[in-house]
Formats: sequence, structure tokens, C-alpha cells
Amino acid sequence: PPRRSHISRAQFAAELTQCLVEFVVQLLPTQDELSIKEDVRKLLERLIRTIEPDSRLLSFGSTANGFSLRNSDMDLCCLIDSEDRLPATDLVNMLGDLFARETKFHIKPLPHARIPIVKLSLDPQPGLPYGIACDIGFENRLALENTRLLMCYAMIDPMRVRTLVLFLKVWCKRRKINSPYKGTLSSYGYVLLVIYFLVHVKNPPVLPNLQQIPPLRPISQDETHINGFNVWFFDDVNLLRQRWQSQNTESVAELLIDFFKFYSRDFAYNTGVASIRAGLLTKESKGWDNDPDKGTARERNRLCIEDPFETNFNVSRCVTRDGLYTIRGEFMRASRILAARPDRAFVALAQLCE
Ligand code: 3AT
Ligand code: MG
Repeated sequence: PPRRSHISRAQFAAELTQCLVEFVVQLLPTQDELSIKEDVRKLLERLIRTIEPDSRLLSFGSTANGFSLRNSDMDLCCLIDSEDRLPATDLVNMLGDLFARETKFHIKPLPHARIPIVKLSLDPQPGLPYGIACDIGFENRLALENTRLLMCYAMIDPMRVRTLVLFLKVWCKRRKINSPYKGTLSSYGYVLLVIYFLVHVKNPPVLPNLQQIPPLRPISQDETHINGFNVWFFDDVNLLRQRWQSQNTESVAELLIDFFKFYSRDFAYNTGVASIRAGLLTKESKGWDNDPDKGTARERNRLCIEDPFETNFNVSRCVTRDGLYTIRGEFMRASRILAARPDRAFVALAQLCE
């Protein structure tokens, strides 16, 4: 059993909250980094417009939703507002050539990937100690919307939501459980786990369910659907903050402790699907438990997190049996460290991120 320290639960939570906030602040991108990235976006947009004059290059992912850490990659999406645009495969090849000619980036066009993208990277240099990594995709309008959804959730309660999310992003990287290619979970997946916890697990909830608040005026199908998916959500955060106040007053540390506890032992991994849109669903109801045509369904759906808009898509489908075992082991380890309540909160934080 964990050795209990002499400090009280309340005192530990207060100190840990302060440590978490200070820790996360140091890891935020600097103003310089943000403006260099914005310059890069503008430069690339200018170049793309020499081929597709009606295009826009937009940020999504962490650079656009307020969850970015120092040196996080840039996710860019190219939208082309014209009828006769080039097929993505051609565009990827042409842009690859163009960027290689006109910029100092290393370029890797992936025209035949499931989602065609151009990868760009810049080596570290003075003023940019980690270089830049950037992916450009095309017409990924759902990703722009899920980025906006996460941004709105962050804005409702910036102090608690951003601190929790940013801490978990650092934690999962340090603990090496943030590699979809190796069977663990993407950053996006962890962010969804946090939002799910704050909307559907905490009682009273820390966040409202933005996808279930009725719209202020009737809205037509055209306005709400992209590729057949309903992407509507209540995005007037200013109004919401006037009208809705969370009854939950727990501190960041209390929420973090509970987050680890919940995902160590309470979440129904075997049968449940975490859905931000609809709360806890079953794998059975989504057809994610077994698929007679594809014997691998069960293997793909060890951990189930429903995408907020693309509801037939399991965001955590890359998580393998071993990956999930490792992730849950890490949730348990974190719970144990926090339950032991070391006398100094920063010691707990250092141990967590070891
Ligand atoms: P980092 O700061 O880069 O670690 P991030 O918040 O940018 O974290 P990702 O790079 O994992 O998160 O993802 C960037 C965006 O791409 C987030 C989301 O709009 C989209 N995306 C990523 N993974 C998925 C997925 N499995 N399903 C749907 N959209 C995804
Ligand atoms: Mg990213």
C-alpha cells in the first residue's frame, strides 16, 4: 500500500495545482515561436496560390486549438474554393516540386497515402532550436471543425481544461505512450479522453456538452453537415459563459487525481465507447465489438473513442492489446504516485513525468 504522507489531502491538492500550473506555463510556445510559425504558414499559402489562386491554408490541431506545447508540429489544411480544382495527388506532387525549389524545407510528398499530404521539415537553427515539422493536407474540413470544438471547450474554462490537457500531453510523451504507430494513443485521443471525463464522468460536470445544447435559431441541414456528418455545436462561448456556470469547483489537481483513477479502473474498456457527443455508449451498439467479415474488428477496437463528428470512426483504432495494457499500467502508476501524497507536490510531479 502507498505510504501516506503527513500532509492533508486538501493541502496536497492545493500545492499540486499550483505546481501543475507553473509547470505547464513553462512549456507553452514562446511568442517568437508562434510568430515564426505564422510566417511559415503565410509563406506557404502565398506559394500555393501561385498554383491554386483560390486556396487558403489554415492551421488545425494544437497550433489552432490552444493545446500546443513548445515545438509541437504544425498541422495545416489547404482549402480550395473553386469548382475545378486539381486532384489531390497531382497537387501534392506539384506543391512538393514548388516548395523544394522555393524554400529551404526538406520536402516529402506523399501523394498516395490514404490522405495525400506534403510533409515539410526545417532543421534546427539559431532562434529555432528544434526546427519545424509541418504536414499539409487538403480539404480536411472535419479536422478544422474538431479543432474548433476543442478550442471552444478550452475557452469555457481555460485554467482547468488547458492545464489538464497540456499536462497530460507532456505526461504521455514522457511516458512514451503517445505513438499511434506503435500501438498507443495519439495526442488527439488523449484530449478527447480528458473532455469526455469533464463532460460525462464528473458529476457535477466541469463542461457542458456543446453538441447537445439547442441552437438559438433553426439551422438547415446544409449549414450543419460536412461529408454527411453533423458538425453542429454551440460555439458562442461568450454567451455560454454568461448563461452557464459549472457547479463543479474541484481544483486541477483533484480533477487530475480523479482522471487517473477513472481511467485506471472505472472506465468500461471491454464494452464501452467514450463518446463526447453522446456519453458512454456500448461497442455492441456501434458494431465495434465484433465484425464477422473482418476478424480484426476486436483487435482494432480494444479502446474505443468515438470521433465527435465522424461518428463511425474510432479515434483509438490504432491502440493494440499491448498498447492498451501499457497505457492502463501508466494510468495506474500515476494514480499510485498521487495516492501516496509525497510531502512536496513537486516531487509527485517529477515522479509522474519521469
Ligand atoms: P500535438 O501537439 O501535435 O502532439 P495535436 O493536438 O496537434 O497534438 P495531433 O497532432 O494528434 O494532435 O492531431 C492533429 C489534428 O488532426 C487533431 C485532429 O483534428 C486531427 N486528428 C488527428 N488524429 C485524428 C484521428 N485519429 N481522427 C480524426 N482526426 C484526427
Ligand atoms: Mg499536431
